Amino acid sequence: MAFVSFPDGFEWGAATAAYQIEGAAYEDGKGLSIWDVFCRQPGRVQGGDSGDVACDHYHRFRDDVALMAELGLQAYRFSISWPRVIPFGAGEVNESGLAFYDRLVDELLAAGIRPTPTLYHWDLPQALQDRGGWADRDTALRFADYAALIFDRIGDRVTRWITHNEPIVTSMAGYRTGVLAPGIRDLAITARAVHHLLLSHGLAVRAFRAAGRAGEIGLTNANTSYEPADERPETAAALELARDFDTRLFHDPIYGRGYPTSVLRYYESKGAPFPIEADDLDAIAAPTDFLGVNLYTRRRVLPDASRSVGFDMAEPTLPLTDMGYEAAPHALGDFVDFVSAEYGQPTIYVTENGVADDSAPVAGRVDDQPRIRLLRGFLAGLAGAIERGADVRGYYVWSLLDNFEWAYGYSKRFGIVWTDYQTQARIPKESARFYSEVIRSNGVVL
Ligand code: GCO
Repeated sequence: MAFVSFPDGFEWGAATAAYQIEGAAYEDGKGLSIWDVFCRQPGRVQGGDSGDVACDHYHRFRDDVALMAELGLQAYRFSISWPRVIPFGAGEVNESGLAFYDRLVDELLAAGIRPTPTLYHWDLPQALQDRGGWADRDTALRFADYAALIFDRIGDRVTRWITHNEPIVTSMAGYRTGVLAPGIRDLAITARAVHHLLLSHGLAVRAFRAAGRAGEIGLTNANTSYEPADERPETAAALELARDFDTRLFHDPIYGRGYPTSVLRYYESKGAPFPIEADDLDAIAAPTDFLGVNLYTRRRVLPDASRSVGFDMAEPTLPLTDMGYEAAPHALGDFVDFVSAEYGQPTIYVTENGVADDSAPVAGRVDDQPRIRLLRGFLAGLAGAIERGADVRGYYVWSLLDNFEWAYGYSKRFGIVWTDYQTQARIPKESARFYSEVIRSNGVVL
């Protein structure tokens, strides 16, 4: 067996998100989020599930931090619920909400775990959605105000910040396909949401610099490692288009390149222009300290002249995980290679990577070997990318706990710890033991 080691000081963590684990959706002054409303719309979420209770982390966070410490986590990525701290998105502040994150940060620091808050992980205050949500430019400005409030409250102790989690999902799933909250299907609104999300990221970075806080800040994008489905030149062209509409659309602007022409042209041709105003692109390109990379799989790309975007995804050829994603261990290393070369070797944290696997407890033990096998492969690939020069400083496994998987409800399990939603018991899975050993040895056995 080979042992693959990671650089000294490489940081190992786990990730979650507020709406997926906190529960207490209607407690202690929290305002409505678009997910509270979406879950109540019939047919939106599998099984009619909601984040009303989720993993009850709001009440159980001390035990969960103790569990993180037992596992040996060095960092913990969580998200802050905007409507929990500013119930209507702007104006009145909910002190109980701020106090929760204050306590969580202190609990993590006392356990020697680096708090890594994400300011936005999809749970927009409904009051802002009522005024247009991310289609409304004002939401970007309100986001910067919310960010400044959080920097002021916990910025003395937090040293790593993520502005947004996956603006591509917030915009495309929320406003184009409508499969996630707020469930809108409108291309013109989507273009506005893309731009205002990225603008809000840049304004929040400017607010962070203005606050004069120590620490680092970056954006986390959702990513797919795209591969050509065959050797034809038109397939190579289709691959670049797929990258334009995904990776480049959400990375080029933050690295000062503006939007890909192919994408701007497509949206303009559909009467859905990006509402770019003077200074916006400069704001979006506010220098960041790292790039957050989320990745779960690869997709193979084919040219498709019948589609106005000119490409489509080929059928899977690899075994599938419980999410229907191709189990492609090489995808993480391949994508890190690509994004490192594309954007001049940025500092990277893998802010999400994991596996949906529904291995269940048998006599109190969860033997989730499929998850361990794929994680081992992902980590081997990541080590290879680092070997080839990628500046990757840390990795957060998705997720600490089985939790609310958005439109799939509780039917999908990504945790390295099993959540029993009836009793709220936590059972570390075999993958938790695997991950603790990875952290202890700072490497992975192949
Ligand atoms: C995402 C979100 C997470 C998901 C996870 C599994 O990347 O979609 O950040 O909230 O739960 O990725 O799908």
